[in-house]
Amino acid sequence: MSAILYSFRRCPYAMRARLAIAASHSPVLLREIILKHKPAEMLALSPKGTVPVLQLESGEVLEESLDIMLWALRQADPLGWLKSAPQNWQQWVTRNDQEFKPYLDKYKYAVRFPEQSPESYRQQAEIFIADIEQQLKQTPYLLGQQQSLADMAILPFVRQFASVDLNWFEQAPYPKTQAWLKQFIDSALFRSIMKKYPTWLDSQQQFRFPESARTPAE
Ligand SMILES: N[C@@H](CCC(=O)N[C@@H](CS)C(=O)NCC(=O)O)C(=O)O
Repeated sequence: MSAILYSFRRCPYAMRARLAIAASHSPVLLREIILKHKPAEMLALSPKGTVPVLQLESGEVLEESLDIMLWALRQADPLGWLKSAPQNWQQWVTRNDQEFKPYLDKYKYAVRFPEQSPESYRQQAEIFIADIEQQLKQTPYLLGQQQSLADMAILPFVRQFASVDLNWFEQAPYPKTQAWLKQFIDSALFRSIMKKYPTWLDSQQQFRFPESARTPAE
């Protein structure tokens, strides 16, 4: 038996969970799902139907990405993500999830929200980006000299923000944020968590993650 992670490659919440699992080398069996056809096995564990979901060996179910990050980093924290995160990691992540993410969604899917222009949604999302920029002018990472849980929980969302209109982002007045994002995207760790897997629904194949991740598990 091994812990089972229900994941969706492009979901930023699932990315932050996979980042912490990969960083901590806590092996799980990865089941790649598609959001339009969620497997009954996952919905039975977590009826709210969001990814990521982690079923632990004990049977306990973690259905919030931050809980999965904390679980993984409490198993092992070789990169010091939790160690270098004093309490204020929560303030950054709460702002990301509650304030930035709703505007990011509206900016990204602006056709579904015709009340305002995409630029207006972007400007509202930029309040958070500007605060990140201010922080990164003072310290290389959000919480100081070391990369932490806060950077890793937020970077997948900033990546999504940047990719809505990459040309705009690259000329926007956020050089520190651009460099912080680039370092993340270019990292071996990020590349390792973005490998593609066949969906579990179709193939019933699950994969060892992170090590020998592409080997189907018996
Ligand atoms: N608070 C949850 C949010 C997870 C979430 O909203 N995930 C999205 C995908 S990025 C999802 O599963 N949405 C359900 C759907 O689209 O059907 C967490 O942190 O894990």
